[in-house]
Amino acid sequence: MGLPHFGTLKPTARMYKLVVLLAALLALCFTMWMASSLLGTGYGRGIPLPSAFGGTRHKVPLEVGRLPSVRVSYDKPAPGERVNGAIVVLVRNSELQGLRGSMRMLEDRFNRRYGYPYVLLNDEEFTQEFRDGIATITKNEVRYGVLNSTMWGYSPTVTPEETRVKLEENKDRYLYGGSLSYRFMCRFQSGMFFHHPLVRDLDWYWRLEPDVKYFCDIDYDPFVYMRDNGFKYGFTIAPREIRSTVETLWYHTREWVKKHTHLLPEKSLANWVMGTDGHYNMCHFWSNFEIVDLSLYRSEAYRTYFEHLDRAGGFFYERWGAAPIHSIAAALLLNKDQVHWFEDIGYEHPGNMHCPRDAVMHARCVCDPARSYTYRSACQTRFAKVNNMQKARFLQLIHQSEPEYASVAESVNI
Ligand SMILES: Nc1nc2c(ncn2[C@@H]2O[C@H](COP(=O)(O)OP(=O)(O)OP(=O)(O)O)[C@@H](O)[C@H]2O)c(=O)[nH]1
Ligand SMILES: [Mg+2]
Repeated sequence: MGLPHFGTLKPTARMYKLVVLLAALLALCFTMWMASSLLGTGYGRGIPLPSAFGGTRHKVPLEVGRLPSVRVSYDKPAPGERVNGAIVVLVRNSELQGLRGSMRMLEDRFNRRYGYPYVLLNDEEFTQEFRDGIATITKNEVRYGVLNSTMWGYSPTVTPEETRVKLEENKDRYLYGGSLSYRFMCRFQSGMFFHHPLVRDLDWYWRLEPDVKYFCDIDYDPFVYMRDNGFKYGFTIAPREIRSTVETLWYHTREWVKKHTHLLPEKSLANWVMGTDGHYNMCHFWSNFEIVDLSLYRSEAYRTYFEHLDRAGGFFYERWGAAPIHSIAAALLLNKDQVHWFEDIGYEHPGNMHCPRDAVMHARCVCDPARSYTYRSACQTRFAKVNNMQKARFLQLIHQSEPEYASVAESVNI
């Protein structure tokens, strides 16, 4: 093989060195490019980007097993469409600092890039101090609303006198046993909030409370993710309810079921809340966090279920919470493919926390998975294991089970 031809120039040893050096540099650049695409992100292997990064959509939002090597920019709005949704909070003026804390974390982890509006609701007028305190936390729109006495009031069959008697009876039996405002809150969250003028035109809502924590970056839009994958109810933590607060809830649920069988789907997640004995097992989604397609709560089934419960009086004479009611409804009206556990969203409400233990999910978080309640929770395990139940089987169990007024919970374990 002849020497390279350099025209009129005579090749020298120096020129050879230069050519070899250039070739080596080119080879190095090529190797580095290959390595970054193959090892760094995994995307070089043909694995599509998570939707948050503009790629195709997936059942698993975080591309489990692969983190992008380049961090997202927190200065720019995230690309992509938004749903007609909002972050909705019921809150008191006195909880300003607690809500500022929750919003600070949710903004930093998610909403400063996604720009969803906040809807803040109160049974009293929000003070100027409250509004000023919130204005320093977010640039996103904040809508303020006050509840009227229909939304923040007694159930139609309940009297203030009888309520006083019951609150006195229950005040030492469980937390908030003697609190009237807690009863108004539970009733509002169960069956009223989605009718509020600031909420009624929304398709989706994400519930937020004061004093909660968000531990992980959320680099995609959970609303869009749910919509695109057919989910209607999303949760993070699933504990058990205190039985004495819902003594007759299942009895009344069963009564509603018997009268409204035509509104039940052919298969559902009823198995998750009901044992083979036909009783409620106290499992519920902790609704202080929930992301929901509001068509669920606006359905005829949910509306009649709430009205039935409202007439039964248990919001005031017992302490029925929105969490078991939303959860029983979701379980009876949805199937397993419509309910999503956001394992990647590290979250804490005083009392319980969830911290993802999957290494890739955890890389986006600041929390200790060893403290996570969720991997010990019997209801969470049950959620992972149960399958859909056919309507005929569900109705059989509902009819067969003892018509006890106070339901007997069986073990959660399966
Ligand atoms: N405006 C208003 N908001 C309330 C009232 N009571 C509760 N809330 C709000 O309703 C939501 C649920 O109330 P919480 O007191 O957090 O109830 P909980 O989560 O069951 O219990 P803890 O968080 O342990 O107190 C929170 O966002 C509260 O800020 C009230 O009387 N007025
Ligand atoms: Mg709370």
